[in-house]
Amino acid sequence: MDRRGFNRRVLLGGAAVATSLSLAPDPAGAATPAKTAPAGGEVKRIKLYAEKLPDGQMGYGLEKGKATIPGPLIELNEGDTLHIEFENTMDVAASLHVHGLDYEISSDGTKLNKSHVEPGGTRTYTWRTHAPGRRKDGTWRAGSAGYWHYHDHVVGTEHGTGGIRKGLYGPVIVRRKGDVLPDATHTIVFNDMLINNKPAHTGPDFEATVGDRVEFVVITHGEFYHTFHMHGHRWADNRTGMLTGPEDPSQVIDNKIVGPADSFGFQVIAGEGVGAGAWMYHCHVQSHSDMGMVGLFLVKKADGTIPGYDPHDGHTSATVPEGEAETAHHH
Ligand SMILES: [Cu+2]
Repeated sequence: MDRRGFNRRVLLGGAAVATSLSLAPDPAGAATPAKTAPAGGEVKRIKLYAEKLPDGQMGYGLEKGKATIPGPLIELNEGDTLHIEFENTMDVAASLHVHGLDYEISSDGTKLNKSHVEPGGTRTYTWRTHAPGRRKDGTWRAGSAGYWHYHDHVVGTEHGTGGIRKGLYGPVIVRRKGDVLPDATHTIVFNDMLINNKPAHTGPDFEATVGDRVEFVVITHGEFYHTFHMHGHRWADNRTGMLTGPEDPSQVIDNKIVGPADSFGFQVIAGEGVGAGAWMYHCHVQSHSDMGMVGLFLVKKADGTIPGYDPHDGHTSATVPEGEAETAHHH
């Protein structure tokens, strides 16, 4: 090509970049390509403990004495296998039962097939995942990718009703190769009339800075249906919560009905198009929000301030609860 044509192309390219940057609320974030999940296929091992907490509740933890409600985030990529050495440190039988993943009946986590764990006992549960693909009969088999969860199936009743009520539940994310990875992940569990088993009207609250890519896993347990709503942020009602492009027909929503044992997840760019603020999330069943099923998505400016927000004014402290800090991760 001649020199003139080359220069023209460079100039046009430069102009296009400048335009997109000026429209973006967070130029730094927009200029950084999103990180994506690798292909799976690894064999992973963790230890998981079921413990009684000092306040009488129950939790799962990766280390002794560090159980949280919800339990730790377990993240896999399609094709991974996870062996979980599960130790029940409590004085009642307990188990680990997962939704959405592949496991043999010996990893079901129910008394029906003796895959529970007696007090003081240990058992290895094995979860497998797979990528999507075509079956020999030509039909399409879904992959394991999704926002799933695990819970006890033994404490209280043969369905784990007592264990779930007391806090024995946690999130599982299975990612597909190429899925966009977030800067941090937070788990929100509507359990009966509480969020993450915290007292009503006490959050939990989650912190971010404008431009952060924040992922939420939303799970419901207990007796009621709820409608999860977040202020100022929207997501797509599909597997990832993100549109794949301009032709993706998924509905974009900011409110979703969830019933017991449902789970979904999504990612938002904190404050995108709306800025910093103490953005509420809550159950939108009116009596439920009035009874305290509400928390804050605290989106800070780069200087750390949140316009119009006084932590001592009515709601809760701005501190991220310990259990949630554990699920935050940076790639
Ligand atoms: Cu509700």
